[in-house]
Amino acid sequence: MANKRFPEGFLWGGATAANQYEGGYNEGGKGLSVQDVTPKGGISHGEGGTVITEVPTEDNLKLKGIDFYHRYKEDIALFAEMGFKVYRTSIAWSRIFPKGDELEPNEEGLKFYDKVLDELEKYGIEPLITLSHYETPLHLAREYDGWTNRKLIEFYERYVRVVFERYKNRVKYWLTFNEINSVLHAPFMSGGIPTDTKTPTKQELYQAVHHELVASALATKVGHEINPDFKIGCMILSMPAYAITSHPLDVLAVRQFERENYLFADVHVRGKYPAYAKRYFKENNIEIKFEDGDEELLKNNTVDFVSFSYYVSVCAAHNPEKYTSGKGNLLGGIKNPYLQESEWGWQIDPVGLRIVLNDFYDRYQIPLFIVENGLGAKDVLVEGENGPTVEDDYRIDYLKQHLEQVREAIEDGVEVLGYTSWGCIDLVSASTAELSKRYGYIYVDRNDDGTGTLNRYKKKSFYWYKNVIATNGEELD
Ligand code: BGP
Repeated sequence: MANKRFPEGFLWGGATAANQYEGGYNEGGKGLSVQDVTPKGGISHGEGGTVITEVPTEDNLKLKGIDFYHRYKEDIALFAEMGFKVYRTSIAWSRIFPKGDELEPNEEGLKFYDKVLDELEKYGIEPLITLSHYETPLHLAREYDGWTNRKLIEFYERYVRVVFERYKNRVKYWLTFNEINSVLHAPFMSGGIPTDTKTPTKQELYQAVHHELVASALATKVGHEINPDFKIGCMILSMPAYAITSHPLDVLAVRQFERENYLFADVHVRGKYPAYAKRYFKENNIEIKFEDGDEELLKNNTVDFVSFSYYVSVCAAHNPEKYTSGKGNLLGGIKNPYLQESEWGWQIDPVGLRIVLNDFYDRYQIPLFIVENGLGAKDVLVEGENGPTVEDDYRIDYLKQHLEQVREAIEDGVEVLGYTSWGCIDLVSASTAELSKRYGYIYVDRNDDGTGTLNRYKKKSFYWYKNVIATNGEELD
């Protein structure tokens, strides 16, 4: 092990998203986003009948999140204490354009992010900004049907221009859309596509996908014009699949499963729709409406790097009904008999991370960035030597095993820019909107019923990660 190293300058850090931790949902001129009307358990997996409330309701933990909006100084100081080199967060679109279709931005919203960046600069932490992380302004969902409407490209362009101009000398790394492929599986949360009274058709979903892909290429173009040194990446929900048996049709099922996700990275990196997508569209009567210039835009504005989230792998089969299916990050698959699972039923597979890294790199040969990975678990606060803490050895073990595989992939020759573990401070979960599913190195005293002091406590993993960073991954134990 000793001679296997993380490269010099490897970007160690953590990841969060505005809607899951900022709170202050109606402060500073912020408008409502799709999350503000999605109460606990309300996320849609595409079928009609999602619970979306008319107005924000008390039981929605995201409204207050963990109150980063007021406690950002304290939180960033804790990240700095761990030695973060990079910090991934998102800008809430509805703080900058409260309804989404205005012509002028909300200055107060920008001022908030000015202050966040001031703090990061104070500690020399590199920001990594997601421009859209499940935070479509609600007005764009209600009035325009979200990304199914081509007009969103124009609104998104206006928003990213403002943000790029404002932060052109302060932020280098950008992600255009969080888990862009998730719009197929969580249309309202991911794409602002209403699913309360209707189920979007495949035609509608893939047209929305096209609009997001065009918007992503446009953001890459605009960003590079504003500052040629920007590094702009796509962000993919990754999920490697294994054949449940060696039956050739099961192996083929793996291809098909993975291609549904690869499609998004292929367009971002290769600048055009892959041949296999054309067949899929034909067989499913999907006709993507291209406008003049779309093809050129995709072709000429490919990304600088590929980033992805990784939590679980799945199995695939040509006859899936024969097998037990498991849960996963927004989408799932057949359970793998060789793997253990988390308390939320997500199967734990560190080697899958090495596989994903190698697959992406073999396919594209451009740098990769692991921008989400981690274990959601129920933590118990106990009294430690220096006050309340959590003895989260299970989290340390999970992260250690995954980082070992990252180190192996680097040894395989894969170029990895950095690693930001998900939810470096406890926050509200995306898929179930609860606080008891904790990922952090920092415990936040807030419960599922909304009670709690919001005090922050360092877990055992806080000190472990601090040492990992200090030794540039030499010491993972
Ligand atoms: C990804 C999202 C994150 C995040 C994470 C963990 O899908 O990009 O926002 O929350 O998964 O999922 P969950 O919060 O549902 O446990």
